[in-house]
Amino acid sequence: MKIDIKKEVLEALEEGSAVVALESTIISHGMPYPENYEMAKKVEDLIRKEGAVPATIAIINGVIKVGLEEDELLHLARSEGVLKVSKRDFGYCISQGLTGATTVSGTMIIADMVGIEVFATGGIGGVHREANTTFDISRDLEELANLNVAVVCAGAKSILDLGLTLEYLETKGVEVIGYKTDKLPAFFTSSSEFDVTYRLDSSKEIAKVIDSKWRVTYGGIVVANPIPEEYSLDPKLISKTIEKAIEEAKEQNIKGKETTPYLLAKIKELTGNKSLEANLALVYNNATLAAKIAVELAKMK
Ligand code: PSU
Ligand code: MN
Repeated sequence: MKIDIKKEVLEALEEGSAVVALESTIISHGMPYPENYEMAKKVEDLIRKEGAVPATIAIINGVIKVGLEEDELLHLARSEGVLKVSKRDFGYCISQGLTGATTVSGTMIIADMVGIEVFATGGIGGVHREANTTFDISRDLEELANLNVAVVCAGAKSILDLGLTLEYLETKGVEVIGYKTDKLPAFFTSSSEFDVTYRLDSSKEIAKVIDSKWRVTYGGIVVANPIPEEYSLDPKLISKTIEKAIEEAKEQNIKGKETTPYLLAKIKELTGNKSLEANLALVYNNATLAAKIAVELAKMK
């Protein structure tokens, strides 16, 4: 399979220096234009500032790309005819020569193929509320179970069932490391009622966990980084909003891969853009921490 790796990413990988993978679904399907385009560029800048190389991953006209040019980011941000690509969509997207934005699961697959160990995103997918009847469990959890990539996120999106998501991760052997927190962050809010597996307070200690785990066994690691307090939304307000959004999704008969983008857009509408501001803030926060962890990991090698 041909993978087009941008020169600076390839060089960093060859010399074992820090690289951070970034997903593209968050660009094409997670946020509106033009905020998504600004976000896509700013996360790359933040990662560079910490001394790591950003590698945004997507499929452009049927070719897997690791590290994108600005015009490619812009195309993904405009999202015209861009597929949402998780594991099951690769074959179709590539063989048809289409453009696809990779989800956490899709991005992890490519990151693992090219040897990128740290990945920054907003929030991972997980077990949806009422999954007992809908069977809607994100593919993200399977890739976390199987691939050696550490995913830095603001916890799981609170549109999900956080308790069931944690149980699922436990079954699959995926630890959730809370960065400076004992409680699982819930994306738009900095905390939840659920405990993380372990709490660590430095990027160096997190890098050591990653390295030690992979000496013994394989699989992903979730690094849960709370949204900065000043951007954290009111838990009561956000939980009401989410319930309303889920109700509307049901009425509209939204299913499968449409669910997450629909809910995110609906929540943005219902909060008058507040959720978008929070989403941007937490993504930036995650990019910086991911880069710090990648730098520490590179030092250890
Ligand atoms: N986090 C965000 N915005 C997003 C997503 C995560 O802040 O849009 C995307 C990720 O790409 C994640 C996907 O993998 O939502 C999960 O979709 P699903 O529930 O269909 O698996
Ligand atoms: Mn799903």
